[in-house]
Amino acid sequence: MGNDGEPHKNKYEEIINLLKTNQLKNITFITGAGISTAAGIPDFRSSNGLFAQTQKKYNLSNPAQFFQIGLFYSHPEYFYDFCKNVEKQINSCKPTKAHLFQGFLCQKGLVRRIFTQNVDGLEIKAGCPKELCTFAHGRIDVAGCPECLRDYDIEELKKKIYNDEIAYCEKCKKPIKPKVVFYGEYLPQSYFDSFADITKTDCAIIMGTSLEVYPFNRLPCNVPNDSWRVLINLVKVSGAFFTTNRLKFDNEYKKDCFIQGYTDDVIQKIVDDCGWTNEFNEYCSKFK
Ligand code: CNA
Repeated sequence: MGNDGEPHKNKYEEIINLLKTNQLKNITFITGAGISTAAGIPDFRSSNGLFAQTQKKYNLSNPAQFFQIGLFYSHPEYFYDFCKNVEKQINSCKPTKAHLFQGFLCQKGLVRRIFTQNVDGLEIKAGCPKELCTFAHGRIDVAGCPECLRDYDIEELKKKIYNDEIAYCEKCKKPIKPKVVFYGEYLPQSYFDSFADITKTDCAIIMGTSLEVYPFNRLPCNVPNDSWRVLINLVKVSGAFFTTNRLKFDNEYKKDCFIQGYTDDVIQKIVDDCGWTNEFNEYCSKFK
């Protein structure tokens, strides 16, 4: 793990001290695909990520095109084919330390909310209570119509997918799909219903995300000015453009801290530095 110079080292120590003395009681997690790569699920934008894989396989003109709702309506068979490959893989995945740490802090009663862009549901497999999780981009294990939002049985949809048939909405006749939010679709109401929690957090831990996707990438901007924003990522990111209060790691922003590295390595270090190693191992052993 590389800290970004002396000021960050001091900030890191301050955060550890606040964590281990339970002084942070309204922690919010803001997460993305990078926390699940260690579980074997590729992210979007890394060089071998899903953007590159789908662009090549379906011969698309831009990297994000596969996940645009217009392409799904004209070629639902592409996403159905994709689902066949990823559904079993995601079902067999185990939560990473980054997921388990969230469950661990939930158990300690220190978590206000988990905002995730991920659709794999590994937070639930890591013991995070459902009512604390906001799946801002939906879930792969729930089915619905992207047009009229009617819910459908995921098991029935899977049967169609594995039979190479397209399932259509009874009401609006559009193809239905797992309820993962594509570009051009609205975010679920649950995102807006829980948004206010970000304004009440004392520490936002942002992990494994490029913060490229709007409006989710505005969440860090709404963290109160006197609260911490800790970024754990392979690379430094700043969040939404055209907003004040982007993530900045210079001395002006005294409560922004960047910890560079793989999320699982950084989490293990945080756990060790807090003196929680045995307690965390015991927690994790329940989810093996
Ligand atoms: P992204 O744009 O692919 O960014 C991932 C970020 O994580 C990048 O900055 C990487 O450098 C970083 N990263 C990758 N691996 C690690 C690691 N082990 N440790 C630390 N950092 C790492 O993905 P975002 O989540 O920001 O983009 C939002 C999309 C991705 C959402 O709509 C998701 O639905 C979608 N997505 C979700 C999954 C999933 O559910 N697991 C998988 C792939 C894509």
